[in-house]
Amino acid sequence: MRLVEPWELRAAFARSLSDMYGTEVPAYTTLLDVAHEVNRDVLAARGADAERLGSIDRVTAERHGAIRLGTPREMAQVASIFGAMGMHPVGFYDLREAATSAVPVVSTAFRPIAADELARNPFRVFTSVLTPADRRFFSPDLARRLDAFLADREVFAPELLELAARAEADGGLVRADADRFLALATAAFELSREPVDRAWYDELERVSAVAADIGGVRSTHVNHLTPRVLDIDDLYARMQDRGITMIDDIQGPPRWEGPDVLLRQTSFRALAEPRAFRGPDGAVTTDTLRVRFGEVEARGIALTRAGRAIYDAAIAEVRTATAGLGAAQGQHVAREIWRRDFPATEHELAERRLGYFTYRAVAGRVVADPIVYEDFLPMSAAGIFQSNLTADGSKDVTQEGVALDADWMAGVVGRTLHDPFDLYAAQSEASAAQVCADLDLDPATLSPIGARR
Ligand code: OOG
Ligand code: NI
Repeated sequence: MRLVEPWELRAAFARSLSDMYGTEVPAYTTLLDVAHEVNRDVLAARGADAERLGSIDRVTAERHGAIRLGTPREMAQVASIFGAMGMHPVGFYDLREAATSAVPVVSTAFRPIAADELARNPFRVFTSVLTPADRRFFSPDLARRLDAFLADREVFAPELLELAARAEADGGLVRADADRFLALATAAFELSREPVDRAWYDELERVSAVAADIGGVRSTHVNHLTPRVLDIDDLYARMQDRGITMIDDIQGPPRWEGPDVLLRQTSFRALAEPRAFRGPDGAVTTDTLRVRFGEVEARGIALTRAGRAIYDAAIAEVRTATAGLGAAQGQHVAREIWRRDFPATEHELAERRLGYFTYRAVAGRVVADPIVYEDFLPMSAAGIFQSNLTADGSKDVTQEGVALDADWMAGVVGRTLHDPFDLYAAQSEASAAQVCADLDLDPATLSPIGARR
Protein backbone atom coordinates (compact mmCIF):
# COMPACT_ATOMS: atom_id res chain seq x y z
CA MET A 1 0.00 0.00 0.00
CA ARG A 2 1.26 3.50 -0.81
CA LEU A 3 2.66 5.42 2.14
CA VAL A 4 1.79 9.05 2.77
CA GLU A 5 5.27 10.59 2.54
CA PRO A 6 6.90 12.91 5.09
CA TRP A 7 6.41 16.00 2.90
CA GLU A 8 2.72 15.19 2.48
CA LEU A 9 2.37 14.83 6.25
CA ARG A 10 4.15 18.18 6.68
CA ALA A 11 1.94 20.01 4.15
CA ALA A 12 -1.22 18.46 5.62
CA PHE A 13 -0.13 19.30 9.16
CA ALA A 14 0.59 22.93 8.26
CA ARG A 15 -2.90 23.16 6.73
CA SER A 16 -4.61 21.45 9.63
CA LEU A 17 -2.83 23.59 12.22
CA SER A 18 -3.76 26.70 10.25
CA ASP A 19 -7.44 25.65 10.11
CA MET A 20 -7.47 24.97 13.85
CA TYR A 21 -5.76 28.28 14.66
CA GLY A 22 -8.12 30.18 12.36
CA THR A 23 -11.14 28.76 14.17
CA GLU A 24 -9.72 29.61 17.59
CA VAL A 25 -8.02 32.96 16.90
CA PRO A 26 -10.20 35.10 14.58
CA ALA A 27 -7.57 37.85 14.18
CA TYR A 28 -5.34 35.22 12.53
CA THR A 29 -7.94 34.83 9.79
CA THR A 30 -7.89 38.59 9.23
CA LEU A 31 -4.11 38.44 9.03
CA LEU A 32 -4.32 35.69 6.38
CA ASP A 33 -6.86 37.68 4.36
CA VAL A 34 -4.70 40.78 4.41
CA ALA A 35 -1.54 38.78 3.61
CA HIS A 36 -3.30 37.29 0.57
CA GLU A 37 -4.45 40.73 -0.59
CA VAL A 38 -0.94 42.14 -0.26
CA ASN A 39 0.66 39.18 -2.06
CA ARG A 40 -1.88 39.41 -4.87
CA ASP A 41 -1.23 43.13 -5.31
CA VAL A 42 2.56 42.73 -5.23
CA LEU A 43 2.36 39.95 -7.80
CA ALA A 44 0.17 42.11 -10.04
CA ALA A 45 2.52 45.07 -9.72
CA ARG A 46 5.89 43.31 -9.97
CA GLY A 47 5.13 40.17 -12.01
CA ALA A 48 7.80 37.47 -12.11
CA ASP A 49 10.11 39.62 -9.99
CA ALA A 50 7.77 39.06 -7.03
CA GLU A 51 8.61 35.35 -7.22
CA ARG A 52 12.38 35.79 -7.15
CA LEU A 53 12.55 34.47 -3.56
CA GLY A 54 10.00 31.68 -3.93
CA SER A 55 7.04 30.77 -6.11
CA ILE A 56 3.73 32.37 -5.22
CA ASP A 57 2.37 28.89 -4.45
CA ARG A 58 5.13 28.30 -1.93
CA VAL A 59 4.75 31.76 -0.40
CA THR A 60 0.96 31.44 -0.15
CA ALA A 61 1.18 28.10 1.69
CA GLU A 62 4.20 29.16 3.75
CA ARG A 63 3.83 29.31 7.55
CA HIS A 64 5.99 29.09 10.61
CA GLY A 65 4.65 28.16 13.99
CA ALA A 66 6.08 28.64 17.47
CA ILE A 67 5.77 26.27 20.42
CA ARG A 68 7.28 26.25 23.89
CA LEU A 69 8.03 23.05 25.80
CA GLY A 70 9.06 22.27 29.35
CA THR A 71 11.63 19.50 29.35
CA PRO A 72 14.34 17.80 27.30
CA ARG A 73 12.06 14.74 27.19
CA GLU A 74 9.29 16.76 25.53
CA MET A 75 11.85 18.19 23.08
CA ALA A 76 12.97 14.68 22.09
CA GLN A 77 9.33 13.69 21.59
CA VAL A 78 8.53 16.67 19.39
CA ALA A 79 11.72 16.01 17.40
CA SER A 80 10.30 12.61 16.53
CA ILE A 81 6.88 14.04 15.60
CA PHE A 82 8.48 16.66 13.35
CA GLY A 83 11.00 14.08 12.09
CA ALA A 84 8.04 12.09 10.78
CA MET A 85 7.16 15.17 8.70
CA GLY A 86 10.69 15.58 7.31
CA MET A 87 11.51 18.49 9.63
CA HIS A 88 14.97 18.56 11.21
CA PRO A 89 16.47 20.70 14.00
CA VAL A 90 18.43 23.65 12.61
CA GLY A 91 20.27 26.28 14.64
CA PHE A 92 20.53 27.22 18.30
CA TYR A 93 19.02 30.40 19.76
CA ASP A 94 19.64 31.62 23.30
CA LEU A 95 16.73 33.92 24.14
CA ARG A 96 17.93 34.22 27.76
CA GLU A 97 20.74 36.41 26.46
CA ALA A 98 18.94 38.13 23.60
CA ALA A 99 15.99 39.38 25.67
CA THR A 100 16.09 42.09 28.30
CA SER A 101 12.93 40.76 29.98
CA ALA A 102 12.86 37.36 31.66
CA VAL A 103 12.70 34.86 28.78
CA PRO A 104 14.16 31.68 30.31
CA VAL A 105 14.30 29.49 27.20
CA VAL A 106 16.70 28.21 24.55
CA SER A 107 15.43 27.25 21.12
CA THR A 108 15.93 25.53 17.80
CA ALA A 109 13.84 25.44 14.63
CA PHE A 110 12.50 22.29 12.98
CA ARG A 111 12.32 22.59 9.21
CA PRO A 112 12.96 20.77 5.95
CA ILE A 113 16.59 21.12 4.88
CA ALA A 114 16.81 19.98 1.25
CA ALA A 115 15.96 22.50 -1.49
CA ASP A 116 13.37 20.22 -3.13
CA GLU A 117 11.72 19.56 0.25
CA LEU A 118 11.57 23.29 0.99
CA ALA A 119 9.99 23.87 -2.39
CA ARG A 120 7.31 21.23 -1.66
CA ASN A 121 6.39 22.83 1.66
CA PRO A 122 8.71 24.94 3.80
CA PHE A 123 6.76 24.62 7.10
CA ARG A 124 8.99 25.34 10.10
CA VAL A 125 8.41 25.52 13.83
CA PHE A 126 10.42 27.68 16.24
CA THR A 127 10.66 25.43 19.29
CA SER A 128 11.75 26.61 22.72
CA VAL A 129 12.48 24.71 25.91
CA LEU A 130 12.35 26.09 29.44
CA THR A 131 15.54 26.33 31.52
CA PRO A 132 14.54 25.72 35.17
CA ALA A 133 18.19 25.13 36.12
CA ASP A 134 19.05 28.76 35.37
CA ARG A 135 19.41 30.45 38.77
CA ARG A 136 19.03 33.92 37.28
CA PHE A 137 15.33 33.12 36.97
CA PHE A 138 14.47 30.22 39.27
CA SER A 139 15.36 29.64 42.91
CA PRO A 140 16.38 26.05 43.79
CA ASP A 141 13.03 25.57 45.53
CA LEU A 142 10.92 26.81 42.61
CA ALA A 143 13.04 24.86 40.11
CA ARG A 144 12.46 21.67 42.11
CA ARG A 145 8.68 22.13 42.11
CA LEU A 146 8.69 23.15 38.45
CA ASP A 147 10.70 20.08 37.43
CA ALA A 148 8.30 17.86 39.39
CA PHE A 149 5.25 19.48 37.76
CA LEU A 150 6.71 19.08 34.28
CA ALA A 151 7.86 15.50 34.87
CA ASP A 152 4.30 14.57 35.78
CA ARG A 153 2.55 15.92 32.66
CA GLU A 154 1.99 14.21 29.32
CA VAL A 155 2.00 16.68 26.45
CA PHE A 156 2.08 14.16 23.59
CA ALA A 157 -0.19 11.11 23.60
CA PRO A 158 1.59 7.73 23.50
CA GLU A 159 -0.34 6.82 20.34
CA LEU A 160 0.95 9.98 18.60
CA LEU A 161 4.54 9.10 19.56
CA GLU A 162 4.09 5.54 18.42
CA LEU A 163 2.80 6.68 15.01
CA ALA A 164 5.65 9.20 14.73
CA ALA A 165 8.23 6.48 15.42
CA ARG A 166 6.61 4.22 12.83
CA ALA A 167 6.49 7.01 10.22
CA GLU A 168 10.18 7.78 10.75
CA ALA A 169 11.18 4.11 10.56
CA ASP A 170 9.10 3.35 7.45
CA GLY A 171 9.42 6.69 5.65
CA GLY A 172 5.68 7.41 5.87
CA LEU A 173 2.34 6.07 7.06
CA VAL A 174 -0.58 4.31 5.40
CA ARG A 175 -3.56 6.65 4.83
CA ALA A 176 -5.60 5.69 7.90
CA ASP A 177 -2.57 5.99 10.20
CA ALA A 178 -1.59 9.29 8.56
CA ASP A 179 -5.04 10.72 9.27
CA ARG A 180 -4.86 9.60 12.88
CA PHE A 181 -1.33 11.00 13.24
CA LEU A 182 -2.41 14.38 11.84
CA ALA A 183 -5.47 14.58 14.08
CA LEU A 184 -3.46 13.74 17.21
CA ALA A 185 -0.60 16.08 16.27
CA THR A 186 -3.00 18.98 15.68
CA ALA A 187 -4.85 18.29 18.95
CA ALA A 188 -1.54 18.36 20.86
CA PHE A 189 -1.16 22.05 19.94
CA GLU A 190 -4.70 23.21 20.69
CA LEU A 191 -5.32 25.38 23.71
CA SER A 192 -6.47 23.13 26.56
CA ARG A 193 -9.76 23.78 28.35
CA GLU A 194 -8.49 22.21 31.55
CA PRO A 195 -8.69 24.74 34.43
CA VAL A 196 -5.41 26.47 35.23
CA ASP A 197 -4.15 26.30 38.84
CA ARG A 198 -4.29 30.02 39.71
CA ALA A 199 -1.74 30.08 42.55
CA TRP A 200 0.84 28.06 40.61
CA TYR A 201 0.38 30.08 37.42
CA ASP A 202 0.68 33.38 39.31
CA GLU A 203 3.79 32.27 41.17
CA LEU A 204 5.52 31.43 37.91
CA GLU A 205 4.28 34.59 36.22
CA ARG A 206 5.98 36.70 38.86
CA VAL A 207 9.26 35.16 37.67
CA SER A 208 8.46 35.17 33.96
CA ALA A 209 5.29 35.24 31.85
CA VAL A 210 7.00 32.76 29.50
CA ALA A 211 7.69 30.38 32.39
CA ALA A 212 4.01 30.54 33.39
CA ASP A 213 2.89 29.99 29.80
CA ILE A 214 5.05 26.87 29.61
CA GLY A 215 5.16 25.44 33.12
CA GLY A 216 1.91 26.77 34.58
CA VAL A 217 -0.30 24.36 32.61
CA ARG A 218 -0.35 20.66 31.83
CA SER A 219 -0.26 20.97 28.03
CA THR A 220 1.35 22.99 25.25
CA HIS A 221 -0.15 25.07 22.43
CA VAL A 222 0.95 26.80 19.26
CA ASN A 223 1.38 30.43 20.26
CA HIS A 224 1.47 31.95 16.79
CA LEU A 225 1.34 30.85 13.19
CA THR A 226 3.04 33.19 10.78
CA PRO A 227 2.20 33.71 7.11
CA ARG A 228 4.76 35.12 4.70
CA VAL A 229 4.04 38.36 2.92
CA LEU A 230 5.77 40.07 0.00
CA ASP A 231 5.40 43.62 1.35
CA ILE A 232 5.36 43.78 5.14
CA ASP A 233 5.14 47.59 5.36
CA ASP A 234 1.99 47.52 3.25
CA LEU A 235 0.56 44.73 5.39
CA TYR A 236 1.33 46.65 8.59
CA ALA A 237 -0.58 49.69 7.31
CA ARG A 238 -3.54 47.63 6.11
CA MET A 239 -3.84 45.79 9.44
CA GLN A 240 -3.93 49.09 11.29
CA ASP A 241 -6.58 50.35 8.86
CA ARG A 242 -8.66 47.35 9.90
CA GLY A 243 -8.38 48.41 13.53
CA ILE A 244 -5.92 45.73 14.66
CA THR A 245 -3.24 47.13 16.96
CA MET A 246 0.21 46.09 15.81
CA ILE A 247 3.37 46.22 17.92
CA ASP A 248 5.41 49.40 17.37
CA ASP A 249 8.11 48.02 15.12
CA ILE A 250 8.88 45.84 12.18
CA GLN A 251 11.85 43.81 13.47
CA GLY A 252 14.94 43.23 11.35
CA PRO A 253 16.34 45.25 8.44
CA PRO A 254 14.63 48.55 7.50
CA ARG A 255 12.68 49.00 4.29
CA TRP A 256 15.13 50.22 1.67
CA GLU A 257 15.81 50.15 -2.07
CA GLY A 258 18.52 47.45 -1.92
CA PRO A 259 18.06 43.67 -1.80
CA ASP A 260 15.89 42.19 0.94
CA VAL A 261 18.04 40.12 3.28
CA LEU A 262 17.26 37.72 6.12
CA LEU A 263 13.94 38.37 7.77
CA ARG A 264 11.56 41.18 8.71
CA GLN A 265 8.79 40.44 11.20
CA THR A 266 6.00 42.17 13.03
CA SER A 267 3.04 41.05 15.12
CA PHE A 268 -0.23 42.01 16.70
CA ARG A 269 -0.48 41.77 20.44
CA ALA A 270 -1.75 38.67 22.13
CA LEU A 271 -5.50 38.84 22.63
CA ALA A 272 -7.18 38.27 25.98
CA GLU A 273 -8.90 34.89 25.69
CA PRO A 274 -11.26 33.42 28.29
CA ARG A 275 -9.74 30.63 30.40
CA ALA A 276 -10.94 28.53 33.33
CA PHE A 277 -8.99 28.88 36.58
CA ARG A 278 -9.07 26.79 39.74
CA GLY A 279 -8.63 28.79 42.94
CA PRO A 280 -7.09 27.61 46.22
CA ASP A 281 -10.57 26.65 47.45
CA GLY A 282 -11.12 24.43 44.41
CA ALA A 283 -13.72 26.74 42.84
CA VAL A 284 -13.48 27.19 39.06
CA THR A 285 -13.87 30.70 37.68
CA THR A 286 -13.36 32.30 34.29
CA ASP A 287 -10.70 34.90 33.63
CA THR A 288 -8.55 35.73 30.62
CA LEU A 289 -5.01 34.96 29.49
CA ARG A 290 -2.98 36.51 26.67
CA VAL A 291 -0.96 33.65 25.23
CA ARG A 292 -1.72 33.57 21.51
CA PHE A 293 -0.80 36.29 19.07
CA GLY A 294 -0.33 36.86 15.37
CA GLU A 295 2.89 37.45 13.50
CA VAL A 296 3.74 38.04 9.87
CA GLU A 297 7.07 38.01 8.07
CA ALA A 298 8.87 38.91 4.88
CA ARG A 299 11.90 36.87 3.88
CA GLY A 300 15.03 37.91 2.04
CA ILE A 301 18.37 36.51 0.92
CA ALA A 302 20.39 34.28 3.27
CA LEU A 303 23.61 36.01 4.35
CA THR A 304 27.00 34.33 4.66
CA ARG A 305 28.90 34.59 7.95
CA ALA A 306 30.60 37.72 6.60
CA GLY A 307 27.24 39.21 5.60
CA ARG A 308 25.75 38.29 8.92
CA ALA A 309 28.58 40.00 10.81
CA ILE A 310 27.75 43.23 8.96
CA TYR A 311 24.07 42.71 9.77
CA ASP A 312 24.70 42.12 13.48
CA ALA A 313 26.91 45.21 13.75
CA ALA A 314 24.38 47.32 11.84
CA ILE A 315 21.47 46.17 14.03
CA ALA A 316 23.46 46.97 17.19
CA GLU A 317 24.29 50.42 15.83
CA VAL A 318 20.67 51.02 14.84
CA ARG A 319 19.55 50.12 18.34
CA THR A 320 21.88 52.64 19.96
CA ALA A 321 21.26 55.36 17.38
CA THR A 322 17.47 55.09 17.43
CA ALA A 323 16.92 54.79 21.18
CA GLY A 324 14.08 57.15 22.08
CA LEU A 325 13.13 57.93 18.47
CA GLY A 326 9.70 57.21 17.02
CA ALA A 327 9.19 54.33 14.58
CA ALA A 328 9.30 56.47 11.41
CA GLN A 329 12.39 58.39 12.44
CA GLY A 330 13.99 55.14 13.59
CA GLN A 331 13.44 53.61 10.14
CA HIS A 332 15.08 56.67 8.56
CA VAL A 333 18.21 56.31 10.71
CA ALA A 334 18.31 52.55 10.05
CA ARG A 335 18.05 53.14 6.32
CA GLU A 336 21.06 55.46 6.39
CA ILE A 337 23.11 52.81 8.19
CA TRP A 338 22.00 50.19 5.63
CA ARG A 339 23.00 52.39 2.71
CA ARG A 340 26.43 52.84 4.23
CA ASP A 341 27.06 49.17 5.11
CA PHE A 342 25.17 46.96 2.64
CA PRO A 343 25.58 46.59 -1.11
CA ALA A 344 22.61 47.99 -3.01
CA THR A 345 22.54 45.19 -5.59
CA GLU A 346 22.33 41.41 -5.59
CA HIS A 347 25.32 41.41 -7.88
CA GLU A 348 27.52 43.02 -5.27
CA LEU A 349 26.11 40.84 -2.48
CA ALA A 350 27.17 37.82 -4.52
CA GLU A 351 30.51 39.23 -5.62
CA ARG A 352 31.53 40.23 -2.12
CA ARG A 353 30.36 36.82 -0.90
CA LEU A 354 27.98 38.40 1.60
CA GLY A 355 24.90 36.50 0.44
CA TYR A 356 24.28 32.92 -0.66
CA PHE A 357 23.38 32.14 -4.26
CA THR A 358 22.90 29.06 -6.40
CA TYR A 359 24.28 28.98 -9.92
CA ARG A 360 22.92 27.61 -13.16
CA ALA A 361 23.89 27.67 -16.81
CA VAL A 362 21.75 29.67 -19.21
CA ALA A 363 22.87 29.86 -22.85
CA GLY A 364 26.46 29.15 -21.86
CA ARG A 365 26.45 31.83 -19.19
CA VAL A 366 26.38 31.50 -15.40
CA VAL A 367 23.27 32.89 -13.76
CA ALA A 368 23.06 33.37 -9.98
CA ASP A 369 19.78 32.99 -8.08
CA PRO A 370 19.48 34.11 -4.45
CA ILE A 371 18.93 31.51 -1.70
CA VAL A 372 16.08 32.55 0.59
CA TYR A 373 16.73 32.74 4.34
CA GLU A 374 14.88 29.83 5.98
CA ASP A 375 15.81 30.49 9.62
CA PHE A 376 15.18 32.95 12.45
CA LEU A 377 17.01 35.83 14.14
CA PRO A 378 17.67 35.83 17.90
CA MET A 379 17.16 39.61 18.30
CA SER A 380 13.87 39.55 16.38
CA ALA A 381 12.70 36.45 18.25
CA ALA A 382 13.48 38.15 21.56
CA GLY A 383 11.64 41.25 20.35
CA ILE A 384 8.58 39.20 19.44
CA PHE A 385 8.64 37.38 22.80
CA GLN A 386 9.00 40.65 24.71
CA SER A 387 6.43 42.66 22.86
CA ASN A 388 3.85 40.10 23.89
CA LEU A 389 4.69 39.76 27.58
CA THR A 390 2.27 41.15 30.12
CA ALA A 391 5.12 41.93 32.53
CA ASP A 392 8.90 41.87 32.41
CA GLY A 393 9.29 39.30 35.19
CA SER A 394 12.55 39.22 37.07
CA LYS A 395 16.12 38.22 36.29
CA ASP A 396 18.78 38.15 39.01
CA VAL A 397 21.89 39.08 37.07
CA THR A 398 24.11 38.49 40.09
CA GLN A 399 23.54 34.75 39.65
CA GLU A 400 25.56 32.62 37.23
CA GLY A 401 23.50 31.44 34.23
CA VAL A 402 23.62 27.77 33.26
CA ALA A 403 25.66 27.28 30.07
CA LEU A 404 23.59 25.71 27.29
CA ASP A 405 24.71 25.53 23.67
CA ALA A 406 24.15 23.84 20.33
CA ASP A 407 25.79 20.62 21.55
CA TRP A 408 23.44 20.55 24.52
CA MET A 409 20.46 20.98 22.20
CA ALA A 410 21.72 18.21 19.88
CA GLY A 411 21.91 15.89 22.88
CA VAL A 412 18.42 16.86 23.98
CA VAL A 413 16.79 16.15 20.62
CA GLY A 414 19.05 13.12 20.09
CA ARG A 415 19.77 14.14 16.49
CA THR A 416 22.20 16.13 14.40
CA LEU A 417 21.59 19.82 14.99
CA HIS A 418 22.24 21.40 11.60
CA ASP A 419 24.14 24.66 11.30
CA PRO A 420 22.20 27.04 9.03
CA PHE A 421 25.32 28.50 7.42
CA ASP A 422 26.60 25.01 6.56
CA LEU A 423 23.28 24.15 4.89
CA TYR A 424 23.26 27.28 2.70
CA ALA A 425 26.95 26.89 1.86
CA ALA A 426 26.51 23.25 0.85
CA GLN A 427 23.58 24.14 -1.41
CA SER A 428 25.53 26.98 -3.02
CA GLU A 429 28.67 24.88 -3.52
CA ALA A 430 26.79 21.93 -4.99
CA SER A 431 25.19 24.18 -7.61
CA ALA A 432 28.54 25.83 -8.36
CA ALA A 433 30.14 22.43 -8.93
CA GLN A 434 27.26 21.43 -11.19
CA VAL A 435 27.40 24.57 -13.32
CA CYS A 436 31.15 24.18 -13.71
CA ALA A 437 30.65 20.63 -14.88
CA ASP A 438 27.89 21.75 -17.28
CA LEU A 439 29.94 24.56 -18.81
CA ASP A 440 33.32 22.88 -18.45
CA LEU A 441 34.62 25.71 -16.26
CA ASP A 442 37.36 25.65 -13.67
CA PRO A 443 35.55 26.08 -10.29
CA ALA A 444 38.38 28.33 -9.07
CA THR A 445 37.52 30.88 -11.75
CA LEU A 446 33.78 30.92 -11.14
CA SER A 447 32.56 34.37 -10.34
CA PRO A 448 28.90 35.10 -9.78
CA ILE A 449 28.70 37.07 -12.99
CA GLY A 450 25.06 36.35 -13.48
CA ALA A 451 23.84 38.04 -10.32
CA ARG A 452 21.62 41.01 -10.97
CA ARG A 453 22.87 44.53 -11.05
C1 OOG B 1 8.83 32.29 19.64
C2 OOG B 1 9.32 33.63 19.20
C3 OOG B 1 10.27 33.49 18.02
C4 OOG B 1 10.11 34.25 15.61
O1 OOG B 1 9.44 34.32 14.58
O2 OOG B 1 11.17 34.88 15.75
C5 OOG B 1 9.60 33.42 16.72
C6 OOG B 1 7.81 32.30 20.71
O3 OOG B 1 7.17 33.34 20.96
O4 OOG B 1 7.60 31.22 21.28
O5 OOG B 1 8.64 32.74 16.48
NI1 NI C 1 7.51 33.64 14.95
